[in-house]
Amino acid sequence: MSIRTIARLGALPAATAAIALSLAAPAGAHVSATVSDASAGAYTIATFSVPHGCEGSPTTKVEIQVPESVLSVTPTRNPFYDVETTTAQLDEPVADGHGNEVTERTASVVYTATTPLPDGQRDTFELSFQVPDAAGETLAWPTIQTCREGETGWTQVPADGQDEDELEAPAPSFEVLPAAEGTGHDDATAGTADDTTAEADDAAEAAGAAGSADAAADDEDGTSALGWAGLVAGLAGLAAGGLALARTRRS
Ligand SMILES: [Cu+2]
Repeated sequence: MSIRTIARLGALPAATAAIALSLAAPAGAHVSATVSDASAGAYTIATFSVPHGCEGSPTTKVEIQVPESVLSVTPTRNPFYDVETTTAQLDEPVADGHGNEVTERTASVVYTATTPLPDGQRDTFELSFQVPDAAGETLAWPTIQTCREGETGWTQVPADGQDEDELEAPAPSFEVLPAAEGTGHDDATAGTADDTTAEADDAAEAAGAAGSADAAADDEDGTSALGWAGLVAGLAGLAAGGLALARTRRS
């Protein structure tokens, strides 16, 4: 049997595997959520993406239900939608991380399209909040996608040991990671919506300012070192020039 036949035979399983994988890809293209930071106590931004309509029909509304352990959420506006949040009363008032008593929580965020999202195009919705102190827990965000025709409830949560990919309409979710050093972990409770965004923005700003201060310092060091080098080079050049001049004069 020639090498070429063996190679050709070898390629077959690989080809079928590739086809199988590509067939499986649509599962990943469901309504899903990714977070900028999943660690307990962190101020984070979750991005919900809607990659297709309801069996071809354009999306007219997206309602994202907030898990009970997340107290307040700030939605990012989207020019193609009107956005509103609904709230629910808490059984017991809780203290937020800033000494305030909180008696209600954000229950859902509703994006109603002013221009329906055509099937075949995707859109994203960003929510800002503090990750609850629940390392190891999976936070599910049941999401109702309403379309011109029909509706899809992305609300299924896998049973213990079940793979999410087996579900037809899994709820967007992410697992809370252990608290990172220095996050608002010890606050244990989510800050108020405004605080949350302010904190998230502060964190981003602080990172930016630190960067520019360092850059300036580098710059300064860099320029002075450069300046010195230039000066020395200049002086050396001067000396060399002087020497050459003296030599020509003598001869
Ligand atoms: Cu899908």
